[in-house]
Amino acid sequence: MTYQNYSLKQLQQIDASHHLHPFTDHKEIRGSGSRIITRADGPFIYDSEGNELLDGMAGLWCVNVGYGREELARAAYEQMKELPYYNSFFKCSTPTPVLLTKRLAEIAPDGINQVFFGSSGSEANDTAVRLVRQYWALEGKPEKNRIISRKNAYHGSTIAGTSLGGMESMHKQLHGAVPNIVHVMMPYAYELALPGESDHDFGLRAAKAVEDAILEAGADQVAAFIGEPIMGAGGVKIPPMSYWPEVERICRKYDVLLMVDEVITGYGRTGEWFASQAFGISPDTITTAKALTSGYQPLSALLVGDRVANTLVEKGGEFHHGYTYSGHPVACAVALANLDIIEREGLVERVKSDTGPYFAEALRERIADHPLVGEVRSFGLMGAIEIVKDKGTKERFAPGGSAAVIVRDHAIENGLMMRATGDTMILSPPLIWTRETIDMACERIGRALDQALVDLRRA
Ligand code: PXG
Repeated sequence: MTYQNYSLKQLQQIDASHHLHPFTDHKEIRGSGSRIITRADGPFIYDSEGNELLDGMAGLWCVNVGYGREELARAAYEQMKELPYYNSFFKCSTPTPVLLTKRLAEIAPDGINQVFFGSSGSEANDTAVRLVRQYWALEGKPEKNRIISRKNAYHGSTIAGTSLGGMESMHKQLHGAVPNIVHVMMPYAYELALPGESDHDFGLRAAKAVEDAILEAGADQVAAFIGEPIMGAGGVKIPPMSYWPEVERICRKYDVLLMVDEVITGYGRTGEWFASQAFGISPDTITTAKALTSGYQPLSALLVGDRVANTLVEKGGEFHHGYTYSGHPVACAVALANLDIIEREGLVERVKSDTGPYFAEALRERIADHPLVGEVRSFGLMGAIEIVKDKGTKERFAPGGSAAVIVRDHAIENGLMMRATGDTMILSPPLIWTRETIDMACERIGRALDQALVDLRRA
């Protein structure tokens, strides 16, 4: 490949001169240079200096079947040869998105049978917002258009995605949010539970915040509630099991639609095809992307429940919305092949009955007692480690998450790619990880924590 004619230094210089990266301090990266990943295989990624890293983040929460899958490359190649692109507008279709909608309807929770395609999670959430507001307008209630979300939520980076999300740093740079979106507390017991409050009771209290927001606005003003079943970018925040069924009950009571964002949790990560199934809820819309193709192609699918879809179909006329790449034939071919792999290798079941429980136990038994660790938690194959100065009081090191960055840098030195968000360390590995891979990761995390402890005590 042509990049091999360039040295690492040259690639870094060109990167610094021309490439505006997502979520990056550009001045900083121009000083230090970016880490350039050049190839990957199975659970490993390799950088331009030849370092091998176990990829604890599955790319960016997406490469669920791991790297180097010829079958996916072949699916893309064959589809490109046959038909690289045709649109899904103007009464046209191509075969692969058609087959993918059927496949998705089969694995989706009951009552969800329609699919709208885009290329990213952000796009799918834009579609979802337009769709639920249009739904209420078609039902004769155009004023029922408010959407309730949560603080610290992540729903993408477009203007609608940022507005739905609850990240303060992103809102500060928004300069005009989409109107009528409000944010309530997140269900994060480690920081927000009251002294002595049980997990169960905390979950109900966090759900009550949704009810309070509905009552404050008036139910006739509220279109929908949206949430990630487990908050991902916000720090793998796993709600108590009492939370989601109670949120669903409240939504039904006030006739508010339930939208879940499964861009991270979809396609097996939690040990079910969808986390909605793990939490026992039946949403009206489910946003999915990422692992739908294991990141081998950009593709999102908004799964739309019968109630919303039927109104759109029966009363809607033309829905003036869509993207050039809605139903892209190559991306959909790769998605079909990817779902084949997940199914054939039994990856969803393996997470549920083998690697998920083993991962939880490994974190609990080998990581939780470390002096830097305030809490470990996991669900399926997504996990978090809270870095604290004092385990008892939960006191953090300096604000801004600098301690977790030190742990992360040591993890990378020890051959494990993981993410730090605030003072939370995150793992979201490919679903092909085995018990042995989990052992390897825990050993590397242990070493990174020990080295970080030395640094932090010295500081
Ligand atoms: N919803 C959720 C729940 C997500 O996690 C999106 C929507 C947006 O998807 P696109 O494809 O538009 O990026 C996401 C994306 C991080 C990080 O720092 C997480 C995401 C994206 C970038 C960084 O963990 N998730």
